[in-house]
Amino acid sequence: MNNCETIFALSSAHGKAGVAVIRISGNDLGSLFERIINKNEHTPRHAYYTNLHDDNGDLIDNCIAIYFNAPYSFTGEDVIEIYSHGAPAVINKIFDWLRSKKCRIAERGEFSRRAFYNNKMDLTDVDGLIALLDAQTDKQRQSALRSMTGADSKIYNNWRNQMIEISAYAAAILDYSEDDLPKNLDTKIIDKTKNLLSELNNAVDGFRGTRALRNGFNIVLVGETNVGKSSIFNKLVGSNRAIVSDIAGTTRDVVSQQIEVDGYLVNLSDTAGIREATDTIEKIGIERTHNEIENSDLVIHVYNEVPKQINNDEITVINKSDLIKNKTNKNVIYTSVKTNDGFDKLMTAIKDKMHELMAGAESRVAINERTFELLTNAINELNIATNKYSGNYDIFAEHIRHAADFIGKILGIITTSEIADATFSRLCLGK
Ligand SMILES: Nc1nc2c(ncn2[C@@H]2O[C@H](COP(=O)(O)OP(=O)(O)OP(=O)(O)O)[C@@H](O)[C@H]2O)c(=O)[nH]1
Ligand SMILES: [Mg+2]
Repeated sequence: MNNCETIFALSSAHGKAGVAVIRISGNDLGSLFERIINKNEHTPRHAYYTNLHDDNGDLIDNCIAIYFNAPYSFTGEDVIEIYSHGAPAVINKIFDWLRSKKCRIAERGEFSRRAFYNNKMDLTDVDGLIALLDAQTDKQRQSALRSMTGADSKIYNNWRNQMIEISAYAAAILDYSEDDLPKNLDTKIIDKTKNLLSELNNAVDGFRGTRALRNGFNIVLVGETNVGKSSIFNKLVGSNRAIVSDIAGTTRDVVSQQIEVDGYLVNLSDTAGIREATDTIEKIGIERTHNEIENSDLVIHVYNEVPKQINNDEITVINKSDLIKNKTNKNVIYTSVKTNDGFDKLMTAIKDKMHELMAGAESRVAINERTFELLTNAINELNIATNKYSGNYDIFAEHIRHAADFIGKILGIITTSEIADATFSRLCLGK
């Protein structure tokens, strides 16, 4: 998989731009670099201004080129970076020339894959890099940067090392006489395992929060037809994105828009009003509303009068307050799209719910779908070990070792090609 072909790709964004960054990675790229800078010697990490010519002597572009010698590069191999003008024609010409030098275009995530195999990054660092490249808000940037620079990796390594130590001690209890072992070793390793278990459980509890931070906090507006859901949606996103009309059943599909609130990314969705559907399309729309509710972090339930039952997990909004005289219920928020009444209160309530779920998530160990499953498996093994086999050190040690293997898979220390493939294919070209 980690072959020695020289690969290249555009590392900057596609499209017309002032500058393009082309990254090349491979073994022994010194002579290629000297050809690029038209010199017989070079200094690593030094920026060279050069007139890059093709093999007929025609000028391709004026560029800057830098050579990063292995292992002091992103991939751990020799890396050349060429900064050319950003025109697609220039980039294509440089690509053609590189192809003629037996280099090939990189696959998605291939630079990071090489960095991983050269021990420059583990899989949690790569997860952080993927999240950083996707980051739209400041909180997402903070969280991703934390993962990318090894904070998650440190936590997982620490857990794994503790597990290896516990299983080694458990094995020692079987192999050595009590006099040769530290005092109360048996209770010590059980306590240690229980501590670990509670740390892992804490991390898993934060999953919803870190997921909402990384992918966006999902808010869905629901309610009966005509109560003003689309009007509220438009007000919150600040544009007339959704159609508003006095015809009941105007919104038939889910309309979504991303907004930023307090540095967090929010995915806000307007939905089809819930009623006994009369036609097939409306029925599908209402089905979609139910799916949105299932995937949401917060439901804003819109009514025009106070319902008999209020669900405390939701925000209950009584809209069209301009038409209501008695506005005394403390458990609901009265709003009016006509007069702007109540929107400050609604925003505060939304922010409170967001902070409740995501407070501190940017500094917590980040968990994604991949790591969630492995972490849950590790917890399972620790649970079996402590609940069933705390007196049987042979089987106890075996389960702790399994738990350590699951953490190893999170880091990519124990890696299967499916895990690596799934991770690297999420990266873009040039990374
Ligand atoms: N007086 C008053 N009218 C409102 C208010 N909010 C919305 N409306 C009106 O109520 C009607 C329905 O509004 P929509 O926003 O389309 O309602 P909806 O809940 O999205 O309706 P469906 O998509 O059909 O489910 C429109 O005529 C709006 O102008 C409000 O606060 N006060
Ligand atoms: Mg609507």
